[in-house]
Amino acid sequence: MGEQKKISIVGVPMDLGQIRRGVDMGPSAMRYAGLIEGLKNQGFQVVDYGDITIHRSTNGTNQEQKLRNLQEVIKVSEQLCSELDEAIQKRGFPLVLGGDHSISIGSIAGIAKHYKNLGVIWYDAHADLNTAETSPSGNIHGMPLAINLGLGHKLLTNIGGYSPKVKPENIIIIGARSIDDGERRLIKEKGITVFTMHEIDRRGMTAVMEEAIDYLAKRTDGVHLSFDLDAIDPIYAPGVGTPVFGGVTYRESHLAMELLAESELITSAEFVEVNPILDDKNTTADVAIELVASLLGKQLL
Ligand code: 4U7
Ligand code: MN
Ligand code: MN
Ligand code: MN
Repeated sequence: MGEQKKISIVGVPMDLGQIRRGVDMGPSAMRYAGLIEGLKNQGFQVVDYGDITIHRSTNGTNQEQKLRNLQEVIKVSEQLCSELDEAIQKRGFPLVLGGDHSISIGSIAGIAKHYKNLGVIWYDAHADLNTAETSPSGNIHGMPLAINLGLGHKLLTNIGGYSPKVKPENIIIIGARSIDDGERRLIKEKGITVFTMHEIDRRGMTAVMEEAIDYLAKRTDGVHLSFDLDAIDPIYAPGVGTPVFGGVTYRESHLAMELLAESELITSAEFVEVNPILDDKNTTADVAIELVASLLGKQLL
């Protein structure tokens, strides 16, 4: 590495996009696991912006059944959006720590305005393509990808003052194995590329990632990686709120990150849904920070 590359870290202790408490401790769990020291040892200049302030009230404000905690999610999204906007202007590589996946509404809002044609890799057991109308749960963490496509509540799709943030043809979902009916319809209607567990089993992670990288390299001017730890099998990453068996392995995930590092395609990233309360010895945060290291170029030799 020539001149020192700058990583800008923003923590989002958010748990209002779903109903299981504890995922707000995700950023602490990843810092505790040694994220910052590890990145410094890797040779990066690390600027830690700290955590965004979240007002978590137990009064049940805005407990709208179909969009739980809507007002709070809007507030946090706007804040995260402007923080990332600033980080990018200062030329740092944005690394966002979640928090539940609803934080992706604000992160992509802050990032996408810096690109003409942002690509997104959505590494997740789920598609996160629900809207209030199709959601079985009313939990906003199941909706961020739809919102980034411009589909959903106006106050969410318009975070940052523009919409949509990404085009359907610039999205690649990897690792999906729990897809709701409404999401399946949307995937077909919009022609979104999904490498489900079936494709990963059948073709192998290398072929899947090479196709994803080739495709996005040709058509985008930046790629955001949105990494939901529940993409990984709960055997390896048990501390997540919505675990689904039959996931990507630990090694396959490292391989995926290593291939992304080699491609130099990724321009920003977030690691979300780490819930240390549901965990075994902070294993999931440990896994997350090892994957961050691989994504940012750490090699075995
Ligand atoms: B995550 C779900 F119904 N699809 O919408 C929903 F299965 O960010 C789960 O990927 C969403 O962890 C999971 O509630 C959201 C459900
Ligand atoms: Mn998700
Ligand atoms: Mn998920
Ligand atoms: Mn989850």
